[in-house]
Amino acid sequence: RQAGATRIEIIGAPIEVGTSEPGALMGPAALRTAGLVRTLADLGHAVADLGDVAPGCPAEARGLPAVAAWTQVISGRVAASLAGDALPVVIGGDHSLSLGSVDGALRHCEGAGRPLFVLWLDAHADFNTLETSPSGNIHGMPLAALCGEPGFDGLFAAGARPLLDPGRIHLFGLRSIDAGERALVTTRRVGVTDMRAIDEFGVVAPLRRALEQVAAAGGHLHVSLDIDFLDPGIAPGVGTTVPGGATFREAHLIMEMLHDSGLVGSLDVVELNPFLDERGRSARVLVELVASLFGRRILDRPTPVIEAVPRD
Ligand code: HAR
Ligand code: MN
Ligand code: MN
Ligand code: MN
Repeated sequence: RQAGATRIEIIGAPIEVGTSEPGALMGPAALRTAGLVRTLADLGHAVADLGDVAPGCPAEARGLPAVAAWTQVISGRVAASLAGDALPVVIGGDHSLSLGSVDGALRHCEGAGRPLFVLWLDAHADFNTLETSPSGNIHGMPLAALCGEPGFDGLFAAGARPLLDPGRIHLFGLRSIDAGERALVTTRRVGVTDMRAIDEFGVVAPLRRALEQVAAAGGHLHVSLDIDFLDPGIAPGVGTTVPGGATFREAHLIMEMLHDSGLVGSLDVVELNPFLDERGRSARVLVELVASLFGRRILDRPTPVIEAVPRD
């Protein structure tokens, strides 16, 4: 392994029971077809594609019991990957897969005595509960469940589990939120950089502050990239498009900053729906972004850091 190389483990999670729009189960296959594994290997990383996980439930299972089966198998895989000092990349699949990936990261971090931070790149807050959800779709609820809001206990392995601290979540790119989840996001003091803030300040200053918080705490950063964070004009392959998303350049810069931070310990790439895509465009954009997160750069030298916001 060369210097700066990472041991990456790709975990496919072809789950779509968390959404009402079929097609996300083809996501892992499309990301592989778009060259995800080869692209990361070409950057010098040691990449192992562990294939797709299969939940311990019948294929026709639906609702919370089915999501519980996926959650527990994904959590186990992610925790095992982290225990082996690899960086797990979970490719979906709808966003309910993060119930498993974040739970696995939480369990690992609890054992390691490190705080877990979550950067949620998404048009949505995904902080609905069974009571506030207007749709009943579980992909709109994973963060509330991970934080211990009531009604979700059956999703996770039996017994005590570490809860996600809402104050260590950062919603980035938010532009669609339901009334009930808006109230929860506020009362639970979830960190938010919404699209209004990005329009006003750009992505650099808010992201730099979020990363400083993780670094100061010696934290593990889990990044959850929902493709609907991006503008539908560059990534149409998703069931829940929301206008006014991140541009390619904004998303690309975020990925470069995440790489330079050295803080990312685990990653999800979710909500790609190849059935709704146009000639593989969205899958290819995601592979480009993941490559930047893992160190693809234009020149072989770091970009000088100039403080955008003067302090004290
Ligand atoms: N907020 C809406 C709901 O809960 C839509 C959620 C859509 N979620 C995703 N993931 N596509 O972000 O039904
Ligand atoms: Mn570790
Ligand atoms: Mn989401
Ligand atoms: Mn979303």
